[in-house]
Amino acid sequence: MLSAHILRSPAFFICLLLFFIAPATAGAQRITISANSDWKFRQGRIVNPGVLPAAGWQAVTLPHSWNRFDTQDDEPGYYRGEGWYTRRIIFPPGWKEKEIFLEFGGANQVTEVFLNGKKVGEHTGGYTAFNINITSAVIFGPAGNGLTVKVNNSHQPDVPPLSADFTFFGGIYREVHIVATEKIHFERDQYGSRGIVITTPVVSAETGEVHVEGTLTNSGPAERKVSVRASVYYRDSLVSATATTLIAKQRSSFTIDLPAVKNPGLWSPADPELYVVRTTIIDAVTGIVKDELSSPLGFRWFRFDAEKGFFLNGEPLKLIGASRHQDYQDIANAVPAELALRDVELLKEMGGNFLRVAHYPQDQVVLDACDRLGILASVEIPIVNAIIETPAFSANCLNMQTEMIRQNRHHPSVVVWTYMNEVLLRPPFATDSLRRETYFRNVAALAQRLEDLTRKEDPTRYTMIPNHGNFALYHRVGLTRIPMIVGWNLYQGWYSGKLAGFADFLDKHHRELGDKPLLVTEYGADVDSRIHSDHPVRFDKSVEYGLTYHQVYLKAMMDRPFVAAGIAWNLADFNSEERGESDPHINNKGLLTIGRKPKDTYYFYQANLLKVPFLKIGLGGRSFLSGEANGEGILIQRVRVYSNQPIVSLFLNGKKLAEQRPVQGVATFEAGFRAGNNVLLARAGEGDALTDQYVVEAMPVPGQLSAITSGFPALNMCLGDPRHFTQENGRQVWLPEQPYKKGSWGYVGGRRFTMKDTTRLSFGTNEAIANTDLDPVYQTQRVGIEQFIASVPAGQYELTLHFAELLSAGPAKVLAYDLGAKSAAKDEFKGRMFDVQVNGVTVLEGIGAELTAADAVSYKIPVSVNNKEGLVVTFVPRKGETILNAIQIRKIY
Ligand code: GCB
Repeated sequence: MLSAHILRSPAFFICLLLFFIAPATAGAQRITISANSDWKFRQGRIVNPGVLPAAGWQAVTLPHSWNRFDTQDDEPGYYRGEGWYTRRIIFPPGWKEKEIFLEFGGANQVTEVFLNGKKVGEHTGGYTAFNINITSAVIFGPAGNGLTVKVNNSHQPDVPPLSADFTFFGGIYREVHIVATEKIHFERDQYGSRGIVITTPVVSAETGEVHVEGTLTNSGPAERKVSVRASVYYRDSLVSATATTLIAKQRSSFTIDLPAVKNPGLWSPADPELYVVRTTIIDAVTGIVKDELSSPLGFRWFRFDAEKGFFLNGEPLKLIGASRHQDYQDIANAVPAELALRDVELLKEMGGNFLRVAHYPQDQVVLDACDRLGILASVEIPIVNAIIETPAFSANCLNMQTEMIRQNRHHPSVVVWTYMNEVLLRPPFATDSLRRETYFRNVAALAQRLEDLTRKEDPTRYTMIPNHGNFALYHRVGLTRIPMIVGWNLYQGWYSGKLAGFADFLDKHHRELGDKPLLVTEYGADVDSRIHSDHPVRFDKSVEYGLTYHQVYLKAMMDRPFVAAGIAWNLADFNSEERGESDPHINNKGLLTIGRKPKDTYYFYQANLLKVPFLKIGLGGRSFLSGEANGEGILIQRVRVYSNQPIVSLFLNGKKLAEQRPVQGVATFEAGFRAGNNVLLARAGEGDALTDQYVVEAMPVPGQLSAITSGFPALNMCLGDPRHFTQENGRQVWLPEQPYKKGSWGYVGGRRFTMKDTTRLSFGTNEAIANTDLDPVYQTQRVGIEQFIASVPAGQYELTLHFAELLSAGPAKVLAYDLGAKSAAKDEFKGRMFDVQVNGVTVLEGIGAELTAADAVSYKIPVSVNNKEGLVVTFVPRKGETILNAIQIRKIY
């Protein structure tokens, strides 16, 4: 029996693989095997990669990011510096005649690779793949080799992105493969390219011409005659093939024109017919296969039209989809392949047909899935927000653009190459207009170089620059002229202005740039699934405002044929370490949560885009509801049903509530929930065959607390807040503030806390609150509150008072991406001090000093109630004004 150690050893695995592959291919062809296991990782500097420290290593498997745990803490910031990886790697003696490469899917962002202490290669840029030829440094046999990789994600002034609204996680965060080829093989050392390019110069429903060109490398001692054969397969049948013969020199190019494929199955979102092109190098003398590559092929043609939008295979096709960032809950960017491709499936299941691979090239599995599922795509390099005017920065940009095109051009799903996202967001040299004009000229010059390069590298696709909504500036600088299509990232009704401004902007583009095809490359609103509002307003992060926003935007885009695409920002919530807000370090504009749970906005798109019958009850994912009951103890709540069916009916606990015609895929019902579990059932479709059920627990709060005889509900209220906040794990709903009414509960006196700058947020603060995960509970406040009264019946209670100081000395932070933010100067803060009395007894004396800015502080106070007033909390100011952020009242017995 083989010992467990041998079974796990890479050498055994590689030899085993050779053993299986060898007879089938006469010992030739390339071997690819992953090298993801058995790594050790160490964070920090190492001076000599030839002499690694003995201690401080931890076992890891790729994909890996050292920032994984940074995503799980409350601390701002994350480790940006060096990380080292090492492992032993054994190559069998049978590989002595081969060329051996390490293929890195991606490592962020500057990587150096050492084999047996000797540097064998390096790569700059965190988002493109790279191959390193290690042949000359390999030691064959069981002693093995020490492979060491240094990765550095610290800020590099000449490497884009310089800044952005996402976290620059460090590590070897994509897979690594060992590739062993024959001495004669398709070229592998040019920008990580595959060595071949496949195009369809003529394609229609009747005929598809296939052209293959490429370069092969011969690193053997002698030139050899080879033939390169290209074969097109459709579902395992050969449909076209031909070969060319050439002498394989150190580097030789070839071109092949295949006999046309008659009546090809066309590739489209509805029917993503895929062909496979197998390109093979065969030794002309021995007939041995030297190398072979399989590539996907889609017969399709497309065009963007400034007047009529996008056309695929001659038919108009409105492109609607989303962008994707490459991270996931709690694992930073070290996302396993199955989760990455699941994202594309989720986009398809939403009814989307377009993926903006933003803001950087991603793992190959993503575009493989787009090819397979029929999702069109754009891919871009990460020049975000700004450039640096140095030759080194430009060189890195041009290099990345070349890598991106060469590594991804084999995907039929890709139709657009993109560069420079919102590059004029906050231009430098604000006080030196002459210098600023020079900067603008340099931006345009770099854009032109990237444009020229892209058109030369790949004349079969379109080019695009996505701009933010400053139409005049981008136009003046030339960024609307240089690319073939213009992308606009638009947030009217979010960062600025009103929702109606979106349609106005689209019409302005159409009027003033009538010859430029237009894609809405971004639009979105933060949705924190824990937050709900009956009176949604901009920037409140509520599920309801998010829904309204997407309703308005989708309609405006659908109504305008000249809008080729609407690409929601973002498919899923993603990490952005710099952000505070309701869910710190996360950008909440996803249609899915960061753990990929659908939000109501996702259902909204399903209802609008899916062709198959669709029906879904959306309560924002809540499993319980609370709020003030009516006279019969019933809790009235709005329920939305998302459907593409003409009529939808809703039943509650077996009783039909109503029938409705969904408007833009949404039907809104009022439902009265009784205390305890309630069953909602929606029905639609022919013979009501389509159903969706949703079970939700309701905890109505009686208007008159004194009337409660049993089952006292949890009473939680956020002061200064008009929204509901649901804490799923603790099964608590925090209700919006209300003034005290006799017999009920609420505040007396005071006013809502508002920032001086209310251009975005009409109440509360956007700053993250330390020492809590319930940031929204502390982000609003009643200032100058006199009392909080709850007319509870007699009994033993636990009262919890929650405070967080929302003022601090000094100005508030304005984030670069926050398009609407004015300089958000805070109120001048002079400190405060106050006492808190409960039923006449001073329980908190002179509090204030301990309330440091944006820090959650709670006090739990047991209280016996045996009077008619119930619970009366009185706030007595000593210096400045009193405050209260939230209150909880729990009955013990
Ligand atoms: C943008 C940026 C994107 C941000 C987004 C936002 O315009 O292109 O990177 O994440 O806005 O949510 O602010």
